[in-house]
Amino acid sequence: MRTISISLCGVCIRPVLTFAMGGIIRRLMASPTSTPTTELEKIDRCADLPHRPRVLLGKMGLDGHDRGVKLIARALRDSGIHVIYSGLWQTPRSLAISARDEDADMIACSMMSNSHLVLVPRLMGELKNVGRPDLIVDIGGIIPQEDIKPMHDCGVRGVYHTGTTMLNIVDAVKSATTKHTEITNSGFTLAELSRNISLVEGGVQSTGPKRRPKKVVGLTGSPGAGKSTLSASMAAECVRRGEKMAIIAYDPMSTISGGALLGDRLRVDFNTVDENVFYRSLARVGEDYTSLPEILDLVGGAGFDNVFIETVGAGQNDVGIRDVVDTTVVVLVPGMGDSVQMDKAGILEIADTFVVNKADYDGESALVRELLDIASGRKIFETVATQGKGVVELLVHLFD
Ligand code: B12
Repeated sequence: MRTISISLCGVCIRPVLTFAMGGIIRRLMASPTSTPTTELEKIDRCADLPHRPRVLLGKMGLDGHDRGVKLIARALRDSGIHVIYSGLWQTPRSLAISARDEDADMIACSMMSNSHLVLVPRLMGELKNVGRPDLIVDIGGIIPQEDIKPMHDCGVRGVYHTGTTMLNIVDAVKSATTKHTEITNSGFTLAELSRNISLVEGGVQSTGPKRRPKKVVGLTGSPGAGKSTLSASMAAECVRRGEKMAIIAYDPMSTISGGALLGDRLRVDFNTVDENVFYRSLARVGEDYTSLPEILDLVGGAGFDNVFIETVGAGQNDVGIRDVVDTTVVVLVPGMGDSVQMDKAGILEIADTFVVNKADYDGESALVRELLDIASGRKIFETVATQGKGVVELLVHLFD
């Protein structure tokens, strides 16, 4: 390595520069597979707040730059924040619906494609249209200096540039997190429902209208079995039939930081289903459904008859969902076990219906054969949720 020798006030600082440059060069040459994408230490930075912050990370329009937003998502999660990511290509309306239904404390909008002057004012308008004009919006990305004022003028709270540190962004989310108060007589049922769910999650009894929905279906199975894609596909089918659907989706919460990445709602295309699907993501360590019966009553009280509950992604013994739902669907995929697994007590016992998803994968017919041996008359459906195959039959079986 080249070293530089400079004398400063008679003192040779060559060793210092050699050390410093070594560090810079090591950083520049760091292998993408050996360096972490976020160097923020995993700790709970939110323990002093009235509730766990919930932030919706938004990407509107045709902007495909998602690298920044993914880094931000991990840094926020590792600081104890619950991060909801609704995916690329959102419209101002779909983002507003997501923020309201998730009862986000703040929308963090990443704008890299020079469309902020058009899309951000529309987002502010849509927040009014869906009943949450008070929701805090911060934006970041490529925002020219002269556009900062128009952004503030249309209601944006903070505008962040490309050099913003992750800790600055954590602080922005923390400062948006204030105590939940009830939303009443707003004229917006779903804004009220969403807040009532937050209150119940926080251990406060809600005064919202309550009625048990007609049918509550629990979807469980191993992580990666396709539960989210399956429920999204069935919800879309429901809307095509002119009906509504509610989905409550549980995702894992870190035992170290308390943070969570709630990414399942991106399977639902809210640009198409609009307000006909109510989707709420919740984070959990393990299986804790204490608040779920009251949440279900609130969902029913808001006019939803059909509800899916998606579990975190169960192991053999995660069977608690059965006690809270009307019917339990266990989703399996080919290649995840053998006949001995099938005979083990636990999750297969609680199934009222089996779904073999990813039915286009190798080993599908072997799995169905093994399931038939233990099913004792319980129905087995074969689906390819990503293509909508088998979804209508399953939906009819579950809800008609
Ligand atoms: C990497 C990159 C790409 C990658 C994207 C990969 C990916 N999956 O994201 C690829 C090569 C695919 C790409 C493509 C294009 N790119 Co490009 N790209 C970049 C580049 C070099 C870096 C972006 C990046 O990842 N930065 C690192 C992340 C961590 O930072 P960040 O996203 O800025 O986020 C930080 C802050 O902005 C802030 N922040 C961001 N959002 C938010 C939100 C909130 C609420 C807060 C608090 C903070 C915050 O915090 C983050 C951390 O500090 C920039 C130039 C630059 N230096 O910014 C151009 C740039 C964004 N690209 C640009 C363009 C034009 C394009 C293309 C249109 C090029 C083309 N003709 O095809 C396409 C469009 C692709 C698409 N579908 O949208 C332009 C945009 C110009 C503009 N807006 O006026 C830029 C600025 C380059 C330039 N100088 O011209 N690009």
